[in-house]
Amino acid sequence: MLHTQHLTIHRKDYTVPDYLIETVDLTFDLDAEQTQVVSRLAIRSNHDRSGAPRPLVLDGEELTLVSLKLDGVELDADRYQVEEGRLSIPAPPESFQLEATTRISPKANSALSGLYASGSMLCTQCEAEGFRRITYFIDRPDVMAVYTVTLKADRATCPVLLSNGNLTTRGDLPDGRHFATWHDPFKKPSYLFALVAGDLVHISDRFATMSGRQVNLEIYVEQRNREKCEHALRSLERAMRWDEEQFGREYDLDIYMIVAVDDFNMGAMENKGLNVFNSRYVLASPQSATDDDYHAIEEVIGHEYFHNWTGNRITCRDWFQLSLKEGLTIFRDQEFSADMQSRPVKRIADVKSLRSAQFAEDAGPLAHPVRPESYLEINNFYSMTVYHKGGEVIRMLRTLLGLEAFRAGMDLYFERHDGQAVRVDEFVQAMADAGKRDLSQFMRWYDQAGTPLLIVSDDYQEQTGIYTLTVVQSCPPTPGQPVKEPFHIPLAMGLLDREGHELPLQLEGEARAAGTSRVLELREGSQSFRFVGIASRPVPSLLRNFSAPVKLEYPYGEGDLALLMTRDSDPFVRWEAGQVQAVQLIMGLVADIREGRALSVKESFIDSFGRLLADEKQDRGFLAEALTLPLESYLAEQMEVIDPSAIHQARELVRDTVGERLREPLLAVREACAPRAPYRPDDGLAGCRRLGNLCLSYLMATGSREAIGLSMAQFESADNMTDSLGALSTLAGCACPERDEALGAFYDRWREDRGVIDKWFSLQATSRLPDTLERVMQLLEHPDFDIRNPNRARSLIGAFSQGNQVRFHEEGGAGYRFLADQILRLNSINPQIAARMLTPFSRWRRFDVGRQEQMKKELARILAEPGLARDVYELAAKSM
Ligand code: 7ML
Ligand code: ZN
Repeated sequence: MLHTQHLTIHRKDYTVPDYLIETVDLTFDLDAEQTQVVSRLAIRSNHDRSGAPRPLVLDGEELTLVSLKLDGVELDADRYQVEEGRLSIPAPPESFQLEATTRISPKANSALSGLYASGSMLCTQCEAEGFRRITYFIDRPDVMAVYTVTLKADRATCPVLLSNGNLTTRGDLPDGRHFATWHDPFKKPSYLFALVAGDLVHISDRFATMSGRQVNLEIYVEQRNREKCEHALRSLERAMRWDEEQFGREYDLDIYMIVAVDDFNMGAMENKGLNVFNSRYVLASPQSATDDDYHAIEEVIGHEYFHNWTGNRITCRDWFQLSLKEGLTIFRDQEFSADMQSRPVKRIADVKSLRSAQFAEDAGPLAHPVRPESYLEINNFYSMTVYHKGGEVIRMLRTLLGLEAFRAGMDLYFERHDGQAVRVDEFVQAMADAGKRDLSQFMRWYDQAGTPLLIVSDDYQEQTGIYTLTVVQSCPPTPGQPVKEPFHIPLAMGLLDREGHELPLQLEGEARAAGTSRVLELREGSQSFRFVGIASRPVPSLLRNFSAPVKLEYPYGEGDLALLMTRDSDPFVRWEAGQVQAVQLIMGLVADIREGRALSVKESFIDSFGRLLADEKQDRGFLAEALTLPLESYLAEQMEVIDPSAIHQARELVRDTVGERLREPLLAVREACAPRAPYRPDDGLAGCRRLGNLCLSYLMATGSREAIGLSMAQFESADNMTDSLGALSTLAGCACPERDEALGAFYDRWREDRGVIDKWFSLQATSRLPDTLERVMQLLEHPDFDIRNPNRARSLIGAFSQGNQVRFHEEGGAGYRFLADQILRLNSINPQIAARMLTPFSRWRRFDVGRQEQMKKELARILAEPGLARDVYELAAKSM
């Protein structure tokens, strides 16, 4: 049972707000130590006034109230109440102006929610409930208002003053201060409010929208980062064009600003006209950013831009609907990235992250539906499930409806709900109406947690030429949901004959075949599909393009997998067939290790690996994905009781064997991938670099002097961060003298660059060498370690506990004690970050009894902490 001091919020308890706020007029007297906020709100009642007036309840946290006026008259102390968390006025008029003056302290705000200081600048983060830490307000997304904001600050230290919308006036004030007034003509919820003040420079460009309007694009950074914004600006332009071309959506203000901030809890924030970004998703230079960094920047820039329509123009009625904007916007940014880069490689990367993180969430005590039923702290629901499973749900709708009807559904959604705060239901209804389909069963994807399992079997009758596929679906129980109803699942598939030809797919009763790839719709617990005209027993190609976020079992033989891997038309299925082979091999070795049997890697695996490696026709990026072994975390998911050290040992044995046995082809492919010209991030060779670095990592798995020499040579000669880090990460995992030499040189070269030093911390935290925890503890004392900076905390503590399964779960529980200590430190500094660090502890049930006890002990120690933040309390209590 959850503690009563924390109040659970239930979706079913939603009621419309008692009062609405039409206009908001804010004046900030900015100062890092103490900022004064004057708020003038035009408020009117939103309920029937024939009975008694209802109290006006405003949210407010960590505020010092200086004065409160109603229609210009100071309110006597007996006309209102201030408690922790709110201010109430028992009987206000039907329509009135409320003026509240409050004081806040940005510098003391280490939670980085509300108004806070980052370096020398002041900035805000309001989603989900940070606005109440700035001023008293009805802080919920269905209260939408027009904002006018005046910022006053010292001209010398804060020459730049930004807020949402358009700049209306600016000028000087006495005492070296100045002001700027911004007006945002679009009604918005409070979570989209933002301000930034500081000594910033910007780069800019003009963008002509599809209707010919000119928009000013501006990216603001600290002076020293001026040269690192180009890629972000070009990414923004690409995103704007893409949304026009793919969805017919045009930008709506005359100015679009992005500010990069070093201290930021999340990736970025879509505040109307004024995005605030974690600087890691803005700043890039060819020397200091990897290919992955470049891609991530493009994706996050796209994500925040796409929110302008999916989130801002149409927002969420309440926070249970979070996936309405986040699932949809994730889907949009994934499609944008797929169009900008390699579609198959992008899809594979997305599936990998879904499977290793979201499937694990769905299988544990923190499992929740895409649309949760209840929460204590909404910040804890910015989860893989709400975001990424939510994105898969949108993708399934597109698969079920087809491209055209899906686009029509999007248009209908925008047409019906522009300017509103709505529910997931409204979105799905627009899709149902546009596609003329009944999606009531489909809604279960929003309401039922857990990853469905599809068990597929088949039967072939030679005499009749009928091939029958039978699919049985089930879904395991999750907290509060012991029994599940069947889902409506699109299962994309094809059939291959023994030569690998794709067969025409004609179901019994159909007049003709409908292509060689089709979508079967599952709606029942068990369903059979009878294909006619099949001349010989086929191999089924299932879940093409990962058409649904499910687990699928089919008894593939080795020959079947080899056929799919080399011949299937669907790149995801080709990749998956290789992964299934690797999983089978590694899990076989895990069993051998646990039972003390002799270990050897099957010849057939090395052969097929070698054949793939030699396939020059394959796209380099795709090939790199196909030759990458499943993550240790994904392998862990395949085990009843996770044995982290056996998984690591088995996977390393395969890597070592590949490196040993395929030394020559690995060297040759790496050589063929070697740079021929100076690095450019957009040279189209990211896949090549990835493959080259993968080859190096296999060679380094053997620990040979030859490989170490190659790594050092690459480290010393690389002209780009991808190759530098590719080499350094292999050295960080190598028990050789070159390890410290290279790490030291890297630090000296990059000590002034925060983003790169984050990588330097992570690399050491994810080293699989046995002394890693010891090193991580030493790094806590490093002068550059700062637990108050979220990126830095994640780069060391997060990287070790979430990216180094074998060392974190090392016998003895030292990793667990370390993590709990850091969570307790973070609890009083930044509860959101503290809560996110709890994830590994939520998985305790999956381990052996010894580890279970140790993890539970740490959870109990966390729960016993006096003054535990609600964020941390909720996850720790639910994990127990
Ligand atoms: C996801 C975000 C948040 C939290 C950004 C904060 C956001 C809420 C915000 C994908 C790409 C970039 C960022 C995020 C992310 C967790 C993840 N509204 O825009 O969703
Ligand atoms: Zn988002």
